[in-house]
Amino acid sequence: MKRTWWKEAVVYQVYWRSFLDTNGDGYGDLEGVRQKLPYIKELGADVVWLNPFYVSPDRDNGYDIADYYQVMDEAGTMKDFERLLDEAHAIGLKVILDLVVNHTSDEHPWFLEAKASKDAPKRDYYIWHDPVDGGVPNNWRSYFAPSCWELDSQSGQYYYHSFAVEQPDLNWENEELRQEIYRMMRFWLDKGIDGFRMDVINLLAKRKDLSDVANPYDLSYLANNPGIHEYLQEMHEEVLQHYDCMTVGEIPFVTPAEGLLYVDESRRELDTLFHFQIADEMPTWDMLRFKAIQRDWYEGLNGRGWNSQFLNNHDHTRQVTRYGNDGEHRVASAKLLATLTHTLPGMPYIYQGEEIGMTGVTFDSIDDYQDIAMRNRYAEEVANGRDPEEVFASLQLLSRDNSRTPMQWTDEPQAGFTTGVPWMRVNPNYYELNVATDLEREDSVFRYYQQLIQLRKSHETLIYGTFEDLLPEDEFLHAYVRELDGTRFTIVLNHSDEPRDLSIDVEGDKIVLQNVKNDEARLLPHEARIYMKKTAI
Ligand code: TEU
Ligand code: CA
Repeated sequence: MKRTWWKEAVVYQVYWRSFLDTNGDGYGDLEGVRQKLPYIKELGADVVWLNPFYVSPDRDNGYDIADYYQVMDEAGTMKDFERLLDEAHAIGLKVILDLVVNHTSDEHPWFLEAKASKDAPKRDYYIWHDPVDGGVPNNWRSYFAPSCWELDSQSGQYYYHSFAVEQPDLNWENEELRQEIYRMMRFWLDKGIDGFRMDVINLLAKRKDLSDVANPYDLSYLANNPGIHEYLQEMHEEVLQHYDCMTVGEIPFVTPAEGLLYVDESRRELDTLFHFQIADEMPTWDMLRFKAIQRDWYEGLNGRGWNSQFLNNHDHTRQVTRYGNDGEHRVASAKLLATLTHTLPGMPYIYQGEEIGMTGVTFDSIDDYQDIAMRNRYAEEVANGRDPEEVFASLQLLSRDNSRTPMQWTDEPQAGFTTGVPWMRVNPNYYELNVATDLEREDSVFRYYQQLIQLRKSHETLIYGTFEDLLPEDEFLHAYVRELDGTRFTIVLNHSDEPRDLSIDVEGDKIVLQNVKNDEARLLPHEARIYMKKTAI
């Protein structure tokens, strides 16, 4: 496939509010991100993805935007952002921003105007429906509420929201609205940003048939509706094609065949995507399923579109806790999982703290959690008469707050994140698990990420090479090959707590990276090895 800078890039995701607080108000800020740019560079990343920092009442941590053109106070000022961007560019880092255009905050002036009266000029920027039989138009749920319809008592109509009540969906059928969004995208691109991560971008087009669905909990009806590709092609034509930028779409509910429609290079929509067949659909590690997903996506996109690899982000429990071993084998396991995301086909994404193997949390009470998805679901289930403790326990593992605890920099109070009171509690394991400790040790998770990234950078084979799964049926051992122009990498991973025999032939191959010290052929628990061989001269 055509070589481009972003296909070769490693992205580092910064959830800024939990990254570094420089003024003691308990929130991370853009100035904190700026101060840590050299750290991100040292790790070896090429692109920084910043979660939303626009003005927002913060009901969903910035994903409810009230002003697309201003920086929220907690994050800092536009000057802070410009300085961050300049300094990032000066040291060779690119910066991409979160584009949240499926919905706004209910405090956005557009919505306030739309709500004011039925014939307000901006009424049509949102989606309204009359009551049906005196109630909601249908049985559809939303991500964060029991119904995707909320009654506006003033007009007597319902408005549509795929997420919280405070996040009304925009009506992409409205041409003027689309132009407003394109104008806003140009504003940031003209400032010099290098692209967008596009929040739930395949939800923009809404389902036209409003009949009840059989299972309202399967939210797939909210996504991939007719019209979506026309919107994305228009966005590409009007905005994206005029800039040297990258786009990664957040695209839940797609198979490889559907995913290809978004990233097929000849269709001129998006560059790459996050599909959720792992993050949303594989709650705990499932080797055979994981392997099948990787094979399917490789075959589905091969030669036509580019994939992305991630095992966690700000919405999903830390990967070493969810998919690996965060106890006895934490260090090896964190390195093994990194090996996966950096050697499977597609762009690797690192979520802040992953590079030191940060773990999930278990707080004692629902009051310690702030995740609106978790809190709303808890309230709903308890109101339905379920046992509060049982509900709490069932929501804990997947709570989005697992990955939102502050970054653990040092063993000082509050993990060196803030001198004040952090907006979210620090994970108590920061005393041992922190950046400072990892930087001191040669065999730390951080040092391994550095080596892995350097290895990928020095070998196009790991980026553009073919992919072949050598052990599709093995439940514990993972082995696959990447090959290109006479160089072959064989990646072998023992994804289990037991030692395992190496069941493939690597005679004559040389180990170029290994996550534990081991000279035996037999693999140790959570051992990862990367073998290399020149197959042609
Ligand atoms: O998330 C979309 C989303 O809800 C799923 O893709 C995600 O896997 C789910 O939360 C898992 O439970 C995006 C943002 O990443 C998220 O933080 C926002 O809350 C949401 O959109 C609404 O903007
Ligand atoms: Ca701050």
